[in-house]
Order: sequence, then C-alpha cells, then structure tokens
Amino acid sequence: VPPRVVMTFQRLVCALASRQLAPIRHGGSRPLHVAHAARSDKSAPVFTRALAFGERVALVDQHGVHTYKDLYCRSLRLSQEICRLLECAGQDLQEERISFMCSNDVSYVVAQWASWMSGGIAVPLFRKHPQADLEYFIQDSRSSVVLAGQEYVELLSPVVRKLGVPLLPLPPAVYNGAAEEHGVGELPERDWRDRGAMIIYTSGTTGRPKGVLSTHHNIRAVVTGLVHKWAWTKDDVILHVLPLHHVHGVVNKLLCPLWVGATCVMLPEFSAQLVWEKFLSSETPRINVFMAVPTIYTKLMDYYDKHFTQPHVQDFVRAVCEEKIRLMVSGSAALPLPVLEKWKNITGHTLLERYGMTEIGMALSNPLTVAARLPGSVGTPLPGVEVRIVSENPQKEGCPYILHAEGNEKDTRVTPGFKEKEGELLVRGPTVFREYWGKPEETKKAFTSDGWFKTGDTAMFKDGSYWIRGRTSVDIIKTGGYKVSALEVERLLLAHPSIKDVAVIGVPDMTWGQRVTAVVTLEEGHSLSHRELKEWARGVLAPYAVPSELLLVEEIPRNQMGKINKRDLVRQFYPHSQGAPEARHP
Ligand code: MCA
Ligand code: AMP
Repeated sequence: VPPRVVMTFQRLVCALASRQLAPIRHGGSRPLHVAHAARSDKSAPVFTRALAFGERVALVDQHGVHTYKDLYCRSLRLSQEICRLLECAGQDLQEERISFMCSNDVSYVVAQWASWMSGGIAVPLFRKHPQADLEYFIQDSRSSVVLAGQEYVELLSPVVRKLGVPLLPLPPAVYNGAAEEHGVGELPERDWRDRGAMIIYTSGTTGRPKGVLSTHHNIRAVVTGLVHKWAWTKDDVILHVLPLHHVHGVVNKLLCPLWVGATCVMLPEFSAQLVWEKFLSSETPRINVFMAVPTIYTKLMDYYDKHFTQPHVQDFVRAVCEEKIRLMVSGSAALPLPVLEKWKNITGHTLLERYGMTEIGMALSNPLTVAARLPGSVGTPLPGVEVRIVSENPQKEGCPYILHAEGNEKDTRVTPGFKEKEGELLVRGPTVFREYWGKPEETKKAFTSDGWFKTGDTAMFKDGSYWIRGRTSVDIIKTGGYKVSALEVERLLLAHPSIKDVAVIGVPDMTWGQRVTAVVTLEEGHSLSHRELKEWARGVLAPYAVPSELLLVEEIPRNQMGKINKRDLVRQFYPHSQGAPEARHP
C-alpha cells in the first residue's frame, strides 16, 4: 500500500467519525465564479455552465428540489474535501480516479461534478453489482478514493477495507445543503481538452470487463450533438429512470438536460407505476421528454394493459401524452417493431430510435421530425460523427477492409455494387473514447490501422438510413439494455460444484431483447434446479446477468475444434423464438 493511502486512511477515520465537511476556505465575499479559461475552453464540462442557470431547478428527486447553484456549491465543497483528503496540490488530482456509489438522486450529480472539479476521473459504481465486481472496478481503475452515498457506507466498507482504499461518506450537506450566500471560492484554471472524465466498465468478448475512458471533450461532443439534434432547451423536463453507470443514463438523460439549464426529474429506480403517474400528473415541473431502453417501454405497456382498461382512461392517456410530451426516445438495444407500433397506438408517439455504444457515445439518430423517422432504422450520423460500413479485405495488402458505405451528418456515399450490403459498422470522430483504461493492446485492437473504431455491430445502409442487423459476436448478449458477456457468465458458472460444462446463449425475447440462458451439463450424480442456480449466481453476477433459464443436457455439442455453435444451439432449443433483430427489421 503506498504511504499516502495509509495516511489517508487515518483521515478516513476522522471523516467517518464526523461525517461532516470541514469548513471550506472562502474566497471572501467574492461572487461565485468559474475561472475564465474554463468558460472559454471548448471542452469544459457541464458544471462550468451551471452558475449561469443560477436559481433554475436542475433536479427534482426523493430529497426535494435542487437548483443549479445548489449543485455547483455542494460539488465545489465536496471537491475541496476530496482534495484535502487526498492531499493534492493545487486542487488538481490530475486524472486520479474517484469511484463513487450513489443512489439516483442529487448525491450522484454532486459526486460526479466534485470528481471533475477536483481534476479527477469519475468511476460510477452500481449498487446491484456483486462485491467481486465492485472490488474489480475499484482495483482495476486504481481509484484513490471511494465516495459513498449515505446508504452505501455499510455495503462498501468491507470492500474498501480489503483493498486498502479510503472511503469518504457523503455528508448530509450534499443532499440538502443551502447554496453559499457569499461565494465558495474559485475553481482553479484547468485545461480540459484531453483530460479524462469518466470510466464506464463494459463487457467484451475477451477477459474481464474493460474500463472505457472518455474525456471531457468526448462527453461534450456527445452532449452538444444530442442537444442540437433533439432541440433541447432550458424549458425541457426529462423523467430519469435509468441506471447511472452507463452512457444512456449518465450522458443522454442527465448531462444533456444539465447542459442547457433544463430540469431532470429523477426516480430512485424504474417503476412502471411511477412513470405513468409522472406522465399523467398535472404537477409542475411537467414531464415533456422521456428516454428508455425497449424493455422499459414493454414494461410500461404491460402496466397499461393491466390498469388502463377503460376506453375513457385510454383516451385520457393518449391525449395527455400527445399534448404534453414532445419527445420519446428509445435506444441501447434494438426496438422491436411491434413495441414501436403499440406504443404509438397508446400514446400517439412514434419512438425516436437512436444507436450508441459506451466507446463512442451516440453515433446515429433518427430525425426529430416525426414524419421523417424510419421505424426499424437508427437514422443517420449525429453532428461530427463519421461512420463506415465495411467487410474484411481477404487481400493482405492495401486497405484492411472493403468499404461498402461511408457517411457523416450531411451525406452517405455507397460504393457501386455494395448497395444495401451488410458489414461491420466503424465509427470515427470527437465522441470516440480515448482508451480502455490500462489496456493499450486492447485499445489498439479495437481500432483499424487507419484509426476507425470497430463497433462489432453489423449494419446496412438502406432508404437513406442506417439499420443495425445484429452483432458480429454471439457472445455479446443485450438483455434489458445491458450488455452481458456470455464468456464471463460461463467462467463464473463453471465455478459451481455441480456444473461440468456450460454454454451461455442469448435467447431472443420480446421483453428483454435477449434472455441469458445457461445450457448445462452436470457432474455425475449431481442435480441442480433453476432456483438453486439463480440463488447461487446472485452472489457472483449482476441481477440482469443471472441466467433466466437453465437447460440441462447430456452433452453440449462441439465441433472438431471443440467450439460450440451457439446460433445452432438457439435454433435447436428455441426454434420459435421471436425478437431477434433479423426478425424485426426488413
Ligand atoms: C432483471 N430480471 C431479468 C432481467 N433483469 N430477467 C431476465 N432478464 C433480465 N435482463 C428479473 C430479476 O431477476 C427479477 O426477477 C425481476 O426481473 C426484477 O428485477 P429488477 O432488477 O427489479 O428488474 P427491473 O428493475 O424491472 O429492471 C428492468 C430494467 C433494467 C428497468 C429494464 O434492466 C434497466 O434499467 N435496464 C437499463 C439498462 C441500461 O441503462 N442500459 C444502457 C447501457 P425475480 O423477481 O424473479 O428476482 S448504455 C448503452 O447501451 C449504449 C451507450 C446506448 O446505446 O445507450
Ligand atoms: P454498450 O456496449 O452497453 O454501450 O451497448 C452498446 C451496444 O448496444 C451497441 O454496440 C449495439 O449492439 C447495441 N445498441 C445500442 N443502440 C441500439 C439500437 N438502437 N439498435 C440496436 N442495437 C443497439
């Protein structure tokens, strides 16, 4: 353990004991302000704009109403506390990593902004991840400190103790502290351009999850692209229901509204009942923007079918949604056409589908103009994003791939002879991440030799729009909008004493997109029920990665090379399964 960490541990004890922020060094009675350079820097993060929105409502959550000024002041105080704890000179942690676990409420925003204000990289942790994953994320990111929302101190204490990393419990002031009357000091000047902002962990086809490091510049490019394309304004009010350890919840649903001075109404977690209540309530601030993964739209429709059976209620629902809501977006997984159509019947809204990925932020989007949206497609490149559809070049010399189509925000050109030909989607531009944290080889492999990021998604260009046709690898499963590595689940399930062999497959499913399913051969004389497997797996896997079905087989078929053909397995066991992207799109 480095000596500094040992020292900070002593301070941690004090922090834990007092659970209060020490008084901060004031900048006298100077007005709140951000250093000039930060304002003119084209990569400066969202909080540098906050004071301009002053008393406007930024966030409404379970703790109450929080203005932009509240968020700014509380974040600045916390950042000073972090710097004090870590004894950093000049209030600049210079990209040290700050892991934090917060509920979906104001504490998340304050922890994120404070990490950035102190010059650190934010590493959001998810409360539903098993302890081993939390340990891995904190350790792999080499976090210098872990911030814990009040309700997670107990959960995180054994983890940080084991790792020897200091824990800073968030003080009550983070949740409801009044903004300072006379100024809280200055934020030192900082160059944000290539500075790392956030590490999001994502599963791949090899090894443990990789930390995707995006810079402030990357995040800003995604935010400004979406703000422009979807015409965000300060009068918008978004209902936030997504987890805050992935790009969809963090960037699209939180940072976009905060960028323009709009309001984010945040629920602690998704609940179909609460979402409908918020849509239909006449309380202010009144929701006019919503974004979710397809599974959430399906769950909202299940609730509707169960509870809104009377025609006059249905008319009311449709009338309110049509009149009050201006934009509803779907993304993170393919939106099945039946879901799009049914949602349109219920609410009058044609969902705007867009495409993104942790490594590239958002890349493609349908237009804001409803009539121009093409159901089943994901639209065209967002501002600044360049894309290519390619296939491998069998020839060793020359370009590593054959170009089918190439496009940007304005235009797409198709190579003659390659009209509507599927291929891998490549992406380039300011939204593309800087690196897989601490993995230079993996980073290099993720790009073509001429600098394009390889998404691993199969795409096609047709009717002036891009269509996602599935993934190149069967081992990446998308379930409920979450990405799950089949190989990682297999690795963990093999540790079960009764499991001799296992293949994890993604079975197409209308609600979940795909369902994680375990095909298992048992050790001789052993038995295993699905319930037993689920209980055991909950200790080692995130809830969405726990197999939702167990298939016991005598033997898992393998070819001569020892490989399992998973597409064949799905066809063999689920010949009538629906919902595969191929079945959804023409
Ligand atoms: C939960 N359950 C599942 C799954 N998840 N069963 C099958 N498959 C699943 N994937 C089961 C649980 O075991 C439990 O069962 C019951 O459902 C309720 O669990 P709970 O965790 O409460 O589920 P939920 O809250 O209803 O979760 C559904 C959800 C959630 C709200 C759709 O999955 C979600 O928030 N998804 C969003 C993920 C996301 O934000 N992805 C964006 C990635 P039992 O009761 O039997 O125990 S970013 C990205 O992809 C890129 C950048 C992009 O383009 O956006
Ligand atoms: P993640 O790696 O968790 O960020 O998930 C990104 C992946 O989600 C992409 O590589 C796609 O496979 C999938 N994805 C996101 N949006 C869409 C969409 N609109 N249609 C189909 N797949 C999508």
